[in-house]
Amino acid sequence: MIHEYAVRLTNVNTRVGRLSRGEGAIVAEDDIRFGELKRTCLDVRRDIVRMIHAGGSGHPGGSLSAVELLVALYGSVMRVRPEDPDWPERDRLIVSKGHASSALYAVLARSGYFPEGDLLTFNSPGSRFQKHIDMHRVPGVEVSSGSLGQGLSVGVGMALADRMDGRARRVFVLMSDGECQAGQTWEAAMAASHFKLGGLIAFIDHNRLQTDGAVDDIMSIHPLEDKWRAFGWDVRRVDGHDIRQIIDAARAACRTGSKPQVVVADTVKGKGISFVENSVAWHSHPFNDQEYQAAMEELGVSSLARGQDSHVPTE
Ligand SMILES: Cc1ncc(C[n+]2csc(CCOP(=O)(O)OP(=O)(O)O)c2C)c(N)n1
Ligand SMILES: [Mg+2]
Repeated sequence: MIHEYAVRLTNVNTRVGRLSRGEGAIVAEDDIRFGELKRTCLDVRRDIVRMIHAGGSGHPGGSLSAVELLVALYGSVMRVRPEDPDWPERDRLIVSKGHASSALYAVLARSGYFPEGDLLTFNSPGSRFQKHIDMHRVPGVEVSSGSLGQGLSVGVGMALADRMDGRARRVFVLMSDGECQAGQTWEAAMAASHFKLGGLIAFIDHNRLQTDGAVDDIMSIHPLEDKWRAFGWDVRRVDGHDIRQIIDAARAACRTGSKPQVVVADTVKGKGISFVENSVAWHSHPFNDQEYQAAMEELGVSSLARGQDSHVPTE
């Protein structure tokens, strides 16, 4: 199932590999097609720019920083069935940083949950694809989010419920570094280790920026790894734009027993577009027509393709 799913995500026909779920192995080595996942990341970045341009509003910075994390999780780690979003045995991902909605919608669309063409309704009145994510309207979304600092608590509740129900599925949480300033995050972290929630795996999009400036300047969260360890978590650190590192860390996190797992992913806010990268101003910012053109060119979409592209949202 995972293999089928990864194939759909990357829009290619590939050979059928062997799926191994023993001892936390998620998918056979030769099924992990890093090049294809990287191309999917590029497609997703284009989708994000299109959506925010079309919708006239959105959060480019924190959406672009999370692309590899989302593509790696949906493409090669999580057990899900896009054609059956409510499959009871599925793994769940809580996107706690709900303003990264455009990235999540694009990855869900490219995974087969809904047509990619629908994405261009982003932020329109009546569209299900609003700037913050709605679990009641978007297939594949597990938890509505946008109010920061709550996702890890929801993850703790889900993992406890799974234990009570005797289910072996995993709960993933995608958080921001800014959320590590929230007291609720640390209450949840303490509860997770107290209740030995080994199936709870958090990823922190460590892009070092928040709305008003650098996380370090607003309120430092360091030493971040030591803090999580002190709260009883296993900690891994990866380059959050390196698909292989992300998948390796996720696999290792899935193999452990009773300790909750966190992966600190070093990322660049706005990754992939030079004038958006590392820019506080582009945390929440629309693309005007000129910026849209410049961004798409940096993402390898030519003027001709771009003209067609406004009607055909896939490459
Ligand atoms: C509880 C709450 N307070 C304030 C906001 C407004 N807000 C939106 S994004 C953001 C912070 C963005 O920085 P970070 O959390 O690090 O996210 P990322 O850098 O990944 O975009 C804030 C404060 C919010 N969404 N929720
Ligand atoms: Mg941040």
